[in-house]
Amino acid sequence: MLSAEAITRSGRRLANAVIVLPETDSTNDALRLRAEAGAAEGLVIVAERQTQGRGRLGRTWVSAAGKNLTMSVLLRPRLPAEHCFRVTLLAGVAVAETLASGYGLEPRIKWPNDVLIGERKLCGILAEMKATPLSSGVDYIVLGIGVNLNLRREELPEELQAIATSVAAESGRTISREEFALQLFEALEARYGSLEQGRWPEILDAWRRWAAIEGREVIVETGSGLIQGLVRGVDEDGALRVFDRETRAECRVLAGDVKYVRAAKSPGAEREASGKDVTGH
Ligand code: BT5
Repeated sequence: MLSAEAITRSGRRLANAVIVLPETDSTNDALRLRAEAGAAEGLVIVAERQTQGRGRLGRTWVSAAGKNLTMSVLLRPRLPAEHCFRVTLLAGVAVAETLASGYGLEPRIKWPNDVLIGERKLCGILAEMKATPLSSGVDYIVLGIGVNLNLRREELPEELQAIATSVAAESGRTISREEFALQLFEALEARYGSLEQGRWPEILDAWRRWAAIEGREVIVETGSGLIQGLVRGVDEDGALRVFDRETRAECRVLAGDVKYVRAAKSPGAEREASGKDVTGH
């Protein structure tokens, strides 16, 4: 079992207290109960096994027991509720930075919150917030992160085997879950600090480099139908700006699923073409 002691960072803002549960329904739900009971910012709940791991829009997050990192982090940011989406994007940046700097991988972020290697998903993020109408700010955010670390593809249901991957599969070595968690906490804490200090543009820039979605042809499934078109960018709030080919107007999408119409160029090719370093280094 993952050692709570080994990943507790006394005196730091995030992971200053860690609970490792052998099994729970969803770490987001387990942490929400503690948040409601007044738990302090930084508490982390990790589960070895989730019986009802959740994705967005009622979807499921699958994980093999004891192999990966499935966890939730309690945040109590001093932010207006409308800025909460920024935390989802920030978490994607922190995961991508950890994968690149600690594991030599070339991840990409798929809007809004998947982290991929090539076209395969390795991490999903589910941030859930509570804000009461009386307070203008946020009560808390439960930031749920699932990362495939030592998972073998054959341990996943068949329909996910072709679209998922893990850090071990990509890097060819067994991953210490403790080390990965510690590196991720460090990256998250740095970016979270920047957000509160008003340095959102810096985070958004990093997100744009990792996502490299500008100029790509996509189909976006939204609550109100499908949009096919060209991504013009991501605005200040993290919403996707898509030029709809049918209506010839720009749409702003805050929730939805993106499918790329064509495969990405290799990150190296894009780096050369744009003159930018997509790894952010
Ligand atoms: C997500 O949703 O990707 C958010 C996943 C968040 C999981 C964490 S684990 C800790 C915390 N506690 C929870 O209960 N949840 C959070 P979404 O963008 O809706 O993607 C869900 C889709 O990802 C599924 O429908 C599958 O297609 C795919 N998927 C599920 N498990 C996967 C896995 N292990 N690896 C890759 N893809 C997966």
